[in-house]
Amino acid sequence: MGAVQVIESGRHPAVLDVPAGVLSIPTAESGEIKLSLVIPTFNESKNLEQLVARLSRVLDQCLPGRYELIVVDDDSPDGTCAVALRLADRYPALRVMRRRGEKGLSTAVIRGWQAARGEILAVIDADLQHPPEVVERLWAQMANGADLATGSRHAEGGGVSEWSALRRALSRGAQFLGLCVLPTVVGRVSDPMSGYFMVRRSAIADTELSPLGYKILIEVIGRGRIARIAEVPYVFVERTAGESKVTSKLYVEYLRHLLRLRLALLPARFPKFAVVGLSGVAVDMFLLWLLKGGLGWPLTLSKVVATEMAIANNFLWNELWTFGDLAERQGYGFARVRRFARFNVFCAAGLALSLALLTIQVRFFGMNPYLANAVAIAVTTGWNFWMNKTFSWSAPHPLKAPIPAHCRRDAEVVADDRAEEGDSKAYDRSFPAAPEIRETFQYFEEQTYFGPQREAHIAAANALVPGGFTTFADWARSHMNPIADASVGD
Ligand SMILES: Nc1nc2c(ncn2[C@@H]2O[C@H](COP(=O)(O)OP(=O)(O)OP(=O)(O)O)[C@@H](O)[C@H]2O)c(=O)[nH]1
Ligand SMILES: [Mg+2]
Repeated sequence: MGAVQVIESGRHPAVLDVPAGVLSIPTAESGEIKLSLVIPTFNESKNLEQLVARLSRVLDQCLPGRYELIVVDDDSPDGTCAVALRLADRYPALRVMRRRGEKGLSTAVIRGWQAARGEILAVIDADLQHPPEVVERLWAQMANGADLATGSRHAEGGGVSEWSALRRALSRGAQFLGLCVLPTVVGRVSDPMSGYFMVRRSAIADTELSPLGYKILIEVIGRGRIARIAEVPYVFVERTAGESKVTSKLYVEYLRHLLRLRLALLPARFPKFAVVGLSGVAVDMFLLWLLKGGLGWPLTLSKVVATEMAIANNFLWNELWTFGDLAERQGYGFARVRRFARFNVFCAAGLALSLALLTIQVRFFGMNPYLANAVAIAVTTGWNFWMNKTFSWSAPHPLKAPIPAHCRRDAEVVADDRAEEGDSKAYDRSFPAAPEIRETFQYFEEQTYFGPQREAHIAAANALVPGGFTTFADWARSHMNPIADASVGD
């Protein structure tokens, strides 16, 4: 390897400035570079040369002159940065960022993406555990219209080479926990812990990211506008050089990250639902005091009546306030009785769940009963909210046959605009005809904005496109008034 090339100012031409400020990726004009692959490094001097050589071999074939590799090094004491700069003399696609103030894998990746020029942003580990050759298949998926293509160890054909039973269990346990806390994010991919993926810049641009620790993929899926995901199986190779940076601290950071994302992605209705829940606690307490203390009823009977009245109170406020617009669309009379019956069933199941959680935490894990109760209440509130939102106040439409990607994309543009408008009357102005399509969109908007259901309902809306129109967007435009149309664009 030759000497490091240095220009007049003493700075190597491949060196990138470290972006500062919020972790948000800018929208960039489309230029020559299609793919920007970030390689986060900490003490990877022994692996970098082989990695860059193998990546260049693949990418020079499929994207000659249209890709860049960005090493983001956290001032590694083993001289990784100097190695990267030497390599940059041989590989013109290589650029190098050396961070001194900030540390950590996730922020390294985002800082790299902030300095990137590509339309597609990607990440790969530097330690050769992610086979560089798989990059070609990931790229092919992106070129085929995916918003995100991720390497997966759990898809058919993927795997982990020599992991101990403990490491496998920890990895699967973390995945299971993620599924419980964030099912609509973690459940979208078979390997949410993957650190090898590509994402369309437009899907995450101008969105403030806030990751913690290692699991940047869940951050991207959670906060990004990701409709189509493709998975590419790969086998995770054992490290042959350098050391792992995985510590137990990272498991705690993962938990904190999950909770932070969970709170950030709560639907707008949730705070209302929680306030109504609190009003129910007040009703329950007051009636228990009145019936047991004031009227001298037996304790069990007092509690049963107090609880049922609290459920009725909550139903009423949710019906009028939290889900008032949905109740209006579904109609009253028998539909309302059915909603009340379902609400009762889910609340009763919630009570059982709460009791079971409290018992397990206190009996089996010896947790403080008050802390355990707080956890049980939080989980049960989440359960009550999602079950009732999904089954009591909404009317799912069946998903029709799969539809071509370009139709889905167009429909999504319309859907996003409708969602942004956030005014249900806009539907009536915009979609005077075909109530079944209108309803599909209304329903779709009420569902978790991100997640598989979102895709399913865009697909359902497309499947309903009337004859004579190729895509949902074409159809919608022809039915929109001029004001609504102006916001759709092409
Ligand atoms: N810039 C930067 N890169 C990091 C940091 N921590 C880890 N990395 C890099 O991120 C990648 C993944 O880190 P590893 O320690 O290999 O983690 P892992 O692959 O999940 O675990 P192992 O299987 O034990 O190697 C490697 O390329 C590391 O060099 C960091 O704090 N800053
Ligand atoms: Mg590794």
